[in-house]
Amino acid sequence: QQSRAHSVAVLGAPFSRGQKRGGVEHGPKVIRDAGLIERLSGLDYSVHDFGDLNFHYLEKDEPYMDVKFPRTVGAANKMMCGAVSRAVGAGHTLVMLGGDHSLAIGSVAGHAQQCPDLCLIWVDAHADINTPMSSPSGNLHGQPVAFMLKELQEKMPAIPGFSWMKPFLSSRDLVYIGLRDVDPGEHHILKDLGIQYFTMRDIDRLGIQRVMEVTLDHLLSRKQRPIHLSFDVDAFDPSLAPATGTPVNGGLTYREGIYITEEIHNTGLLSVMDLVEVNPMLGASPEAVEATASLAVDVIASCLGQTREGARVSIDEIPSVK
Ligand code: Z70
Ligand code: MN
Ligand code: MN
Ligand code: MN
Repeated sequence: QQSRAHSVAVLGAPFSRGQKRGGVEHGPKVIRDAGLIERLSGLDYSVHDFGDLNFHYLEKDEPYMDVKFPRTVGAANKMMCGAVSRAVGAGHTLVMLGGDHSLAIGSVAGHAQQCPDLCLIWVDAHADINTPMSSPSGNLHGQPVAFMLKELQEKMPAIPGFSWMKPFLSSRDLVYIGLRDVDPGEHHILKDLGIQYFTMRDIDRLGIQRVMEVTLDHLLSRKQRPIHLSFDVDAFDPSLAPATGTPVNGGLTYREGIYITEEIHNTGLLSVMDLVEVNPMLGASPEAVEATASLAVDVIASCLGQTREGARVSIDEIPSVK
């Protein structure tokens, strides 16, 4: 179990060039405005808010094949990689606030620089494992996992902006939870590499308790190692998380989402987490945006030890009558 004195660093990543819809760059602001720092401080962490990274959107960044904004996304991820590596190296548990999911390339890469034996849990409606050749959209937020995997190296062209990185993750060190919108090329890759994944149908069949048991067994049974959690808010049902770019019906319930994060916290091995794809410009109302941001805060707090059982804060005895 992680100790209370542990320090948590929060890093904002206001970035949207991994996909076409504006607004996701305001994710970090609305998640902070929903009270993130206060909630984490209330869990007795020493919280270091590292502020937001300052990304540069290149003026001239022509598509490469079909891939949109390759140099801008590559440079942003190089910056992200350095920032995450430094924070983990300094001993912080890191929370990265997106921004779109292309940023996970740099986040997981930076984490892997410090912790080469990390494992990755990807909670998402989407598999985000298209290669530039299989991608139906050309959007890099649908491709981050393909950049990470050693097994896909031969299928990846040299994309401008990404020469700073090499694939670093084995497909057996990755588990997906929540899938329900997987492209044909992605499905082929999942099957071909034998990746462990749980679709929403699998959650319906097995229940979330069994899904987490198999997930953690798959990743940790041979040895204990650091966990990277990459949580796309669109894993939740759109009724709970409407303010996101690609809502897909039939997503996680609140209770399933929080059970996932409680189980990850209970391993004591969470090292870095991403919370991405909150887009305040896509909520139908201010309430819809607030609900999505507040859900993001609940997910992060739960990852860091907020429990439904209570019994968090140190109270030694029942207060006596004076
Ligand atoms: C599709 C693609 C995606 C998020 C959409 C969609 C990917 N598979 N990811 N929204 N968060 O374009 O590759
Ligand atoms: Mn998604
Ligand atoms: Mn995603
Ligand atoms: Mn704890």
